Amino acid sequence: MFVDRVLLELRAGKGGNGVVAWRREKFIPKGGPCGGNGGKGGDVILRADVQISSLDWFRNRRLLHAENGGQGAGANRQGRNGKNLVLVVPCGTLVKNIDTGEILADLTEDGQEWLVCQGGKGGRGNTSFKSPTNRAPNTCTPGKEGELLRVELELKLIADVGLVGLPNAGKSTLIEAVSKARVKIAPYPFTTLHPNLGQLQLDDFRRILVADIPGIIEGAHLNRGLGIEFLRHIERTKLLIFVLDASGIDGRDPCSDYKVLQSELKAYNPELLKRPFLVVLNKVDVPEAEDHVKEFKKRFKLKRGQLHCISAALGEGVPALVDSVKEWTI
Ligand SMILES: Nc1nc2c(ncn2[C@@H]2O[C@H](COP(=O)(O)OP(=O)(O)OP(=O)(O)O)[C@@H](O)[C@H]2O)c(=O)[nH]1
Ligand SMILES: [Mg+2]
Repeated sequence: MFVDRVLLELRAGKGGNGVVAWRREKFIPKGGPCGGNGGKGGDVILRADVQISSLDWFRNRRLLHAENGGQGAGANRQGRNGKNLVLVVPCGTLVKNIDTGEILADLTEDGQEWLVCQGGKGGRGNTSFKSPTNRAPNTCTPGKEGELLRVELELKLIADVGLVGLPNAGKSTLIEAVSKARVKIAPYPFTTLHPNLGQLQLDDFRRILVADIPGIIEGAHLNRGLGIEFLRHIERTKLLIFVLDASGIDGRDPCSDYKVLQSELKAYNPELLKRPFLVVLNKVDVPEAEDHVKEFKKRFKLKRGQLHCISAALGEGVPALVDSVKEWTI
């Protein structure tokens, strides 16, 4: 199960109470106040980590809270501070306040932290009320409540390139051909059920992250197939690659597939269509592909270098595609 949206109630720790206590020792009459302050409640902190790839951990968790501060004690002992609760989330997690709809944070960098709920301050013990005019204060205060916040965490993968296509077009095969990602590939639709990330390593130690998302079909915006919710994972990419099956094996043709993808993307977010894109006609190793390729070239006039005819399975045309990807993402 791949979880990319969760609703949580986060609560910071309550501050510990201050106490009233008196110093009582042999030979020290009227020892004075010695009640310590309460400790601070723990904070709730979100931290982005590249090692984490989904919000799965939060799936069956609704309420999470940090530790409360300890109560103060006699002999001026301060209560223990509550431990912070550090929640680790994948890079690309958006934090939204459910009640106001406000976006609080966007954790994109590895190690980036965000303090969501501040722990309550500890109460004051009676020692802290001591003054020249009141040398024996008999008061203390309770600790403050920790902050409580209802948040939505939404993961939008951070990739440079997003692959979009109908089921079986060969998206997963392509991500395997260009990166070291090992993903599930099979000759039936909807093999990929959740987004995969692949890394394209360049000679100069840079890398390009490629996202493979589940196939999209006509009517996906009406929730057909797996829907278009997954498109959120390509929303932040610099470049889109439309992967089309040129072989017509599944009784489709790349021209109409291309139209379907464009209208589904538009239904999700019209901005996506303004993004730079490449078109890949895949499976050209199959003889039937030739006619489809010709037809496609006639109908859609794309810029030079924007259309690639490849065979992801055989690796044919893949290096040229990688070169184009480099050009477009740098
Ligand atoms: N002949 C041929 N078959 C290919 C090529 N690329 C992929 N295939 C086959 O097409 C089928 C689907 O490939 P996948 O990579 O799983 O397709 P997908 O687009 O990821 O599909 P979903 O995950 O279901 O959306 C598999 O049986 C692949 O072996 C190719 O270049 N030539
Ligand atoms: Mg797939």
